[in-house]
Amino acid sequence: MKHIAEQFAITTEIGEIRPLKIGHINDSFIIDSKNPEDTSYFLQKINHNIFKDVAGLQRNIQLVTDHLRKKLRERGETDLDRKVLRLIPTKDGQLFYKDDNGEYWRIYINLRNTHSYDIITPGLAEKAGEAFGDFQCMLSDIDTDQLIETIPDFHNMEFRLQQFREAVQADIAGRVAETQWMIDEIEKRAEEMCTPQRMCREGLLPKRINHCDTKVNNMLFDEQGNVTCIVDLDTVMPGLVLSDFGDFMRTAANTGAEDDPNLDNVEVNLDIFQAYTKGYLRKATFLSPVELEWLPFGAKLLSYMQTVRFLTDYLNGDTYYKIASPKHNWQRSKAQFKLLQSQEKHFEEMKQIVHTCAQKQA
Ligand code: GN1
Ligand code: MG
Repeated sequence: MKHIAEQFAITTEIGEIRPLKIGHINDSFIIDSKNPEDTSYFLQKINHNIFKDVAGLQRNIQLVTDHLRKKLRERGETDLDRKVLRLIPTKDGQLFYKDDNGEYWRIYINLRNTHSYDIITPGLAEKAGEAFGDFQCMLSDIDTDQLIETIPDFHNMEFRLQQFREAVQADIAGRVAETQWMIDEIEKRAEEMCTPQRMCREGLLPKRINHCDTKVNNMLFDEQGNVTCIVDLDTVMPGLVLSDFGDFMRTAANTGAEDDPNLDNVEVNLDIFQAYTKGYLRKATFLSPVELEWLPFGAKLLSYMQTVRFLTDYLNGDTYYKIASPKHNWQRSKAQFKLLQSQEKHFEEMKQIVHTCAQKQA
């Protein structure tokens, strides 16, 4: 591992390298410095089965982080390496290193004295809303042709359903019988859940630069509860804003866990929903009336999309997400579906919250 770290233009003396248990896709490590006062680093092995164009992925991240830094500098902000991720190039100036086994690695500066949360308070949710709204705003003037889609059709519901139906057809792991009731529930909602994709084709919903992984734990807070930095930029790409709004709600406005084994724990948390919406709409001043109207649907859509994606992976024999137990993807899918049902039950309230917050901003 030290050999990997040594390929990069690290300025401090390398100490311990520790694995971190975060994310379902990449493998992450902290590189401590020998002197605890010195900069430490965040090392990742990029999952290149999923991110097939690693060079393009890294160029995206460089472009986005440069753009964010420029925007913050123009606002007179300082200490930018704490507010925007900083990629460390290899000693020969590359944005990633490919080792002899064909594995891809990258390094960022590690952001010390920051915290991420899986469970959040309304106060923090409001700050998170502002931060993600501001993030979309700052990136809104990037020429989208400069970014690649690091995972093509990533949040395209029609495409995700197509993958799901192929998995059901193939039934490679023999799990269709066990999950048939969920397959039926998914099909029942399929048409409705593809509405935003159709509206996008018809020019009613625009594509903007999104984060596309606005999980609550992809935001770092400082000791005072202020957002310092938005992380996990692998999927920054053009998409529908309701998607980013929805993914935060899916992960934060849930009284249970993403993979909660006890479905009774899982319900939509309307206090968090309201607080985030308030913060988000304060900053996301660029939204069209149609985008605003469709924001609450985004919460349902992303819970549905994860129900489908986790189940698809279960049917395929668990080849995409890391799992911690044999039925983990099935458990995740059921927990996401329970959240969707709760969101369906409270949909009118969610719509009312967005409407009221939007009026206060107007
Ligand atoms: C994956 O690795 P992580 O946890 O940041 C996934 C997201 C899913 C999420 C579900 C590239 O994100 O799309 O929403 O798991 N990332 C990719 O928790 O597929
Ligand atoms: Mg991610």
